[in-house]
Amino acid sequence: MKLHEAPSPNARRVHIFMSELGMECERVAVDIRGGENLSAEFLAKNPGGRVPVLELDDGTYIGESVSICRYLESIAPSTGAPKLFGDDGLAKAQIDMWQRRVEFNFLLELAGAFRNLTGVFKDRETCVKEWGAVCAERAPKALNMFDTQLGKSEYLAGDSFSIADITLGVSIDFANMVKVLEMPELENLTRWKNQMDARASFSAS
Ligand SMILES: N[C@@H](CCC(=O)N[C@@H](CS)C(=O)NCC(=O)O)C(=O)O
Repeated sequence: MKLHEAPSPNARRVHIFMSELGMECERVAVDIRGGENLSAEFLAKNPGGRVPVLELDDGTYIGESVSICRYLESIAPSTGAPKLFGDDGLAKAQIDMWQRRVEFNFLLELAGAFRNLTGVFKDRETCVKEWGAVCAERAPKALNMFDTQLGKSEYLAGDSFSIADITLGVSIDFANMVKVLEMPELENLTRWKNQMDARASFSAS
């Protein structure tokens, strides 16, 4: 197996997920700033034109970081810990719900702010500064919802660590790195983030 990737929050989600499962694989660097992900060769692997992409030994490609993680969990030997996508129907639904809330309300808004305000990919998309500013205003508001939830449970989707925690932790680190948002200080979120940072999978990636 090979992971085609670039330094990016979505590749980091997969790294942390793999580390939690005790898995490793070869990594192939893709130069996304230089547009390698837009080449015909790359688009044959992932018509979505984004990283990460997992290449299986039989030549199958899986794009989308969450789909990659689902596949990895399906082939990983059991660690005895609760599954990162949930064990039973209720856990699966709650993890999926929180994961989607993080993606739609925070990660995508953050990406909108980053891409439109910095123009990092202006060679391939129209960047609208005003839209970036709207995204930058909306993204931090979502953090209140996660803070309230983390006042009620140890992890975002309940009593067990899950993919939803990975997505939120990676998104917050990316926001702090690119500095396009005013990040609020929220007590429960800070307690939880310190816990995430103490996990070997987060600190190693
Ligand atoms: N929904 C996709 C998003 C992937 C994505 O946006 N990847 C970014 C890096 S984090 C990328 O490839 N950007 C290059 C570009 O936009 O040209 C996933 O979860 O894998």
